[in-house]
Amino acid sequence: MGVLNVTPDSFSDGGRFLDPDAAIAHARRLIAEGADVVDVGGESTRPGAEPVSESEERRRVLPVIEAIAAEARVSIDTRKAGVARAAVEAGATLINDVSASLHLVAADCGVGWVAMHMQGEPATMQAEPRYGDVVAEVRTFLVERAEQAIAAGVEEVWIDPGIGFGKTAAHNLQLLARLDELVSTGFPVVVGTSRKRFLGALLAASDGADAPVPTDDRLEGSLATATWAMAEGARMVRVHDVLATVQAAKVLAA
Ligand code: HH2
Repeated sequence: MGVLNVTPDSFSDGGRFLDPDAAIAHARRLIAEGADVVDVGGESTRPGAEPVSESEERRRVLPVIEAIAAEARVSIDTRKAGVARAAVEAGATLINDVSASLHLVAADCGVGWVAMHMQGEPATMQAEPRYGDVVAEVRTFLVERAEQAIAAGVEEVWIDPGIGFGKTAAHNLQLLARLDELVSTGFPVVVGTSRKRFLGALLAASDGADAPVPTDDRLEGSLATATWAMAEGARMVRVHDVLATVQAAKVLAA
């Protein structure tokens, strides 16, 4: 799954693809590089991000979805029912739902659904994330939501631990280390680690530096974690660097 953020403020590619022509060109590049799904988002959910209005979110994503839906599978990364519905009308066939609450929309529209776990809300989620056993709590939450979706008639349900969404670096690492506990639910697992802050912090620590390495310097960490996730049984990885990840996946598969 290749990431396309049509936003001014996403943590790694914010502002690069706000112009529809630039966004469409980038989507085509992701497809040419081997993305099976292009994940189009019009609202940043990075820690501390401010929400955007529904009309603005639609204005950002719909022209891009309309332009590329015939060329690749499109998922819509949104927390808003209205945006999800409009995106499906424009050609999206998967709702990537970081709020894990839009299963009835997916059922009604007859499309797939990704349920992602998040503790709290983007504005405050990194303030003080707390769990007893993070893996057990995330697993219980996701299985409950996935079963609700199946009961509501959604035929394609994915689960995603929500790396970085109300989680410390230690929580993220636990979720990756024990990914098999999510895979064993039987629901296909999606994992998104690409360029995230915990990688910047890990790489900085290994350099003996204090500040996290910048988002553009997190490729090796992104690839290591995506490859780990695939080897542990994740069926999809959500990444910015599609070409490098596809190559890693091919070697892994061989
Ligand atoms: N991560 C982000 C956004 N959407 N969706 C799923 N299913 N899993 C994830 O891990 C995930 C996601 C955050 O990354 P990004 O889109 O690059 O940044 P931003 O939220 O700032 O737009």
